[in-house]
Order: sequence, then C-alpha cells, then structure tokens
Amino acid sequence: MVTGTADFVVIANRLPVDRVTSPDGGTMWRTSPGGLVTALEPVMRRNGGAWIGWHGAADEKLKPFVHNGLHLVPVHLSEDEVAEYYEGFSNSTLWPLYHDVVAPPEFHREWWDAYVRVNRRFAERAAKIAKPDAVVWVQDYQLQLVPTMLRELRPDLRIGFFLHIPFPPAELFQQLPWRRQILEGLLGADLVGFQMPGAAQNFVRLVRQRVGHKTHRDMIYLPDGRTVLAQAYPISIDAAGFEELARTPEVIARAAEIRESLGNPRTMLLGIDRLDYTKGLRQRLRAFGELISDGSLHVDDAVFVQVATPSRERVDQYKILRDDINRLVGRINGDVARIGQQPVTYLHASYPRAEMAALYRAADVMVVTPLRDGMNLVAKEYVACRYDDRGALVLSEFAGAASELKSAYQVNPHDINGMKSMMLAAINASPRENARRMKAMRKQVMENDIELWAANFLRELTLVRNPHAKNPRP
Ligand code: GDG
Repeated sequence: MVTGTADFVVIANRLPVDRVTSPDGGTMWRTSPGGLVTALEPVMRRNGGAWIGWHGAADEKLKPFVHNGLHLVPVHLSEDEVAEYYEGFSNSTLWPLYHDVVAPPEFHREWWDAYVRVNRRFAERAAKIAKPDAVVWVQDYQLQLVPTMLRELRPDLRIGFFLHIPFPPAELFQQLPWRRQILEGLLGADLVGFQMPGAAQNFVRLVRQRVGHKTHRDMIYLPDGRTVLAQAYPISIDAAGFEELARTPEVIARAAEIRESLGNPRTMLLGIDRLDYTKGLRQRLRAFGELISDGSLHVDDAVFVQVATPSRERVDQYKILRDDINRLVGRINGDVARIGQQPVTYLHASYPRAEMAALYRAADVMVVTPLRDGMNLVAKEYVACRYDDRGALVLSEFAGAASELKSAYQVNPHDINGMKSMMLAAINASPRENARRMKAMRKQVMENDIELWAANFLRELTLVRNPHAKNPRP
C-alpha cells in the first residue's frame, strides 16, 4: 500500500486473516471467520480501506499485502512484546480488571511499557497510510492509547474507538496504576463506542473525576475546543448469514447426526465458549452436574455438550482453568458410574462455522452463563440459527446481550440453585412457550445485525465536528 492512500482505516490487534497450510505444503492466508470482517469488508471496499493489525506470528516482519481485495498492513511484534503487551498487559491486566476482577489483575510496569510501545507502533502505521481527513476506526482494549497518539500525529483525522469488552465502574478502574493515561488515550477519539450505556456512563464519570474535563450526558468537552462523544453501540452478528447456513441441507443433516451420536437424548443442552474464566463454565457445569446427581434430570434423558475453544493458552489463569474444567467434567461423568453413559461431552477444540451452526440447530437448550461479558455473540448466533422457533436460551444477566434478549431464561450465574431451576424451566417449558420466547428474540437479532451496527457507528463518527479537519463533513 502506498503511503497516504486510505480513506478508511481499521486498526485492530489482529488482522482479519489466519495463515493456513495449503494442500501442497505451502502457506496461504484465509479470512478469519468473524462478524467484524463481514461488516467492515463492504465499507473497506467502497472507501479504499486498509486494515492494520498483527498477523499472529512473533518476530516476523511482513510487507503490506492484498488478500481478497482487502489491503492488509501487518504490524510486527517481538516475542517479548507478545508476552508483555498481549498476554501480559492486555490479557492479564486489562481483561480481568474490565471483567469485574473475576480473576485478579496483575500490574507490572514492564508490561505497561510494552503496551505503550506497541500502541505507538500501531498509531504511527495509521498516521502514514491515512489520507487527509480520513476516517480511522480503532478496535478494542489492546489499543486504548492509539486514539491520542494518532491525533497528535494527524489532527486532521476523524477517529473512532470501539471497546468490545465491558468498561468497569470507577471503583474497579481506579485500581489501575495507569488509569489516567488510559482515559487520556481514549479521549483522542471523536467517538468512543461501548457495548452498553452503563459502560459509556462509567467512562464519562471517570473522565470528569480523574481528568477533570467538563461533561454533559454523553458529551465530553476538551480544553482545546474538541468534543468527544461516548455512546453505546451494542454489537451483533451476520444474522442472515447464520440463518442461511443453518438452513443448508448439510447443516440440517449434520445436526441430526450429532443428536444420533449422543444417543438421541430427550434434551441436548449446549455451551460454546472460548475457554475463559469470564464465561462461567464452572458454575454452569456444576449446576448441570447437580441436576443429574440429585435426580432432577436423568442421565438417559439429558446430555450437556460443552465446546471450549482453546484460548490464551500461555496465560497462567487459563492453564489453571483448563485443569479445573477437566477435573470437574471428569467428576460429573465419573459420579454417574454407568458404562456408556456420559452426561457431559466436553470438547476442547475449535470447529468450522458450519459445525457450530449444526450444534446450534441440534441443541434444545443453549446455556450461556458468563460472569461478565461485553455482549456475547454465541447467544445471538443460536437465536439466528433457530428459524424453526424451537429451542430455548438460558442467558446470564451479566452478558450485554441480556438487555436485548429479554425473552431468554435469564439467570445469575453465581446462584447455582437459581440456574438449576432456570435450566429445568427451559427444559420443561411447553413448545408453545419456547416458540413465543424465540420469536421475540429472533425479531431483535434479525433486525439488528452487524451491518446496522457498523453503519450506525460510522454515521455518528462522520457527524462529529472536528475543528482541525480541512474537510469536516466528507
Ligand atoms: C469479545 C467479547 C463480545 C467460538 N468458538 C468457535 C467459534 N467461536 C466464535 C463464536 C462467536 C465468537 O467466537 C465468540 O464471541 P463472543 O461474543 O461469544 O465472545 P468473545 O470471544 O469473548 O468476544 C464479547 C465480542 O468480543 C464482540 O464484540 O460479544 O463480549 O468478550 O462468534 O461463534 N467460531 C468457530 N469455531 C469455534 O470453535 N468457527
């Protein structure tokens, strides 16, 4: 990509591609499955867009390249930076801190230094490739310093930021030794987007208290005359794409095959999550295990399939979690002590999208019980796949999705007894009752897809007044 040619720039920790081995043994790029790429691809094509991100391998410098018509700009990370910026500060400091400290966040000054260094590298990259007055959209918690670093280099740009995870209340955020720098980093954006209104309010309140800027509702007034807007944009999925996939004969056949290989149980419950301590896997499995051991559910009637996609495997808390879940599943299955009967089928693996759709189609009850979650796309994907209006969703009230999916069977994942009774309610409800709930949820998901999410955010971003741009309303 030639310097200064992009009208629209996305900056994310990862590029939207994975390297795969081709049949002839060589390597090639494959677009990674994900709603964000799907939503932004058309915008990128229309605007000569570029995507800046890490390509996933340490200590490797790659030149910008084009894949499927998308301009991709790889950012280099050293082995130490992966450990300190990514696994360290991003995933062992910010991730637990922003998720209600459900695991203890670690604070290390070297990690912070790496975070600053890497954020600057991303900002410098963007400053080089963005055209005058271009729109730049920065994604997520790994890059919270980029907006201000980039604005210092390129005051003409229109900069948006979206946080995919929760933004914590002041009482927790203040633990961070670098709290002021993070707030000031985000204030370089014209528009700061969050999943939930409460998160935007947490941010505005912190800016007022810690940085001392004037605020009014969702607006922050900076001394230089600029304003920053903090608003909620609940993210969604490619809903039509999921439904279409779920309607294919292959997926329908595979769903039947899955149920068959589980012994055609009366009820199949399903969980699909990255193996992450925020997702409430322990609580959910305990609740199901107790339903079996106390006789509320019979092992002949109900099976729980839990897919736990490997994630952040070098981070200590994730290693501990992996062992814990292995032990817990072993105990639940062992306690039943009947040959050929396993109440929990545990799959520590990742699957293609079509297999995910088949699992969604096969499951009678989808169980999504995070202790805290920005949104939770799995809940929405399940709903999008249930064009038959069957199935039931058990959903934690601490997932962002809970405020949209009001007809789910909502639970407090810390309350094991409450979860047990909600799972039973979902299992035993009449088909009519579950269809009523599913219809309401489908209306919400199908009408609010990821394309609309991106369009809403970008429209607001182009409306924000930027006194430094030569061409303030492109
Ligand atoms: C963060 C926030 C927010 C999972 N396993 C496989 C697979 N997946 C896909 C799911 C879903 C996605 O990964 C997971 O999204 P979630 O929203 O559930 O959770 P996080 O990964 O924690 O995402 C979250 C999200 O960002 C978006 O803003 O909602 O709150 O934490 O799409 O389908 N996909 C495939 N194989 C797998 O094995 N193909």
